[in-house]
Amino acid sequence: MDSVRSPEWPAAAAGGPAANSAPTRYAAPVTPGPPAGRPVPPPPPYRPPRVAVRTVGPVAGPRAPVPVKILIAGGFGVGKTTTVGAISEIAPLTTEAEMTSAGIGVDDPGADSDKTTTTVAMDFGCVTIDRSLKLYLFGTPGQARFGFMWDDLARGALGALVVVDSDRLDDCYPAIDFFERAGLPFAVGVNAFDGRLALDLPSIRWALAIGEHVPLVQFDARDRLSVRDALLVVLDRALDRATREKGA
Ligand SMILES: Nc1nc2c(ncn2[C@@H]2O[C@H](COP(=O)(O)OP(=O)(O)O)[C@@H](O)[C@H]2O)c(=O)[nH]1
Ligand SMILES: [Mg+2]
Repeated sequence: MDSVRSPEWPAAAAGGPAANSAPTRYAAPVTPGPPAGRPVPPPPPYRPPRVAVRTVGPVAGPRAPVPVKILIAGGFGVGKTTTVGAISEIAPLTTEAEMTSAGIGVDDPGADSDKTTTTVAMDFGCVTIDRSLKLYLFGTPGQARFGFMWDDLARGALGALVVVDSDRLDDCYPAIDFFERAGLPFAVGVNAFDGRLALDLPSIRWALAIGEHVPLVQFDARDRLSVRDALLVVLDRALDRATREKGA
């Protein structure tokens, strides 16, 4: 035996070893180049394909309601927190603290009152009156010793509702004095506890010594619609005042 050869393997690649070399087998097909001697022009710059872009113009949607700040003020235990809670469309923010024996003789909520807490900072609620108007209600603490906060709470307010208990008229004097001095339009809402007033409205107006231009209404702090009507009176007063000032 001269040699051992596998029968499948060819003895040599067709075309010889050069035809089976790596450059021959894997190189890209040869394309003819530019004629020798001519400069090669640079490739054209890349341009992204044009895509039609749809532009969206301003859409005329519904306008957001105008925000208006209104204060709910008045003496201690007259129904300010109740007023805000009755009408607010959100769960009202309250800052109630338990009344303690330290307040006996200082904070008098009235003989028949079952009040056990008091507002120590403010009440907050809001109500949308219509598509163009949204009221933000800020209830003040009632006691005159919290008067230092009223300036801050009153900043930016359009008007105020001074809530009055007809049994304890003197409790609302500090609030009325404050708004008269601040020049903020206000209306007086007499909260008819259990649907009755201790005095009629003309007598209350006389006792509070408020001018004819200050609206005086009876309302029920627990009734949503009644509170709404009282707030509309405040808005009316504020609008009236603004119109007058513009005309002057
Ligand atoms: N019967 C009756 N009770 C009321 C009325 N408004 C408020 N109250 C009660 O009077 C107390 C004092 O009310 P509140 O809103 O806390 O007074 P505020 O100190 O002015 O905030 C609470 O116990 C209320 O439930 C009302 O119109 N009728
Ligand atoms: Mg309160």
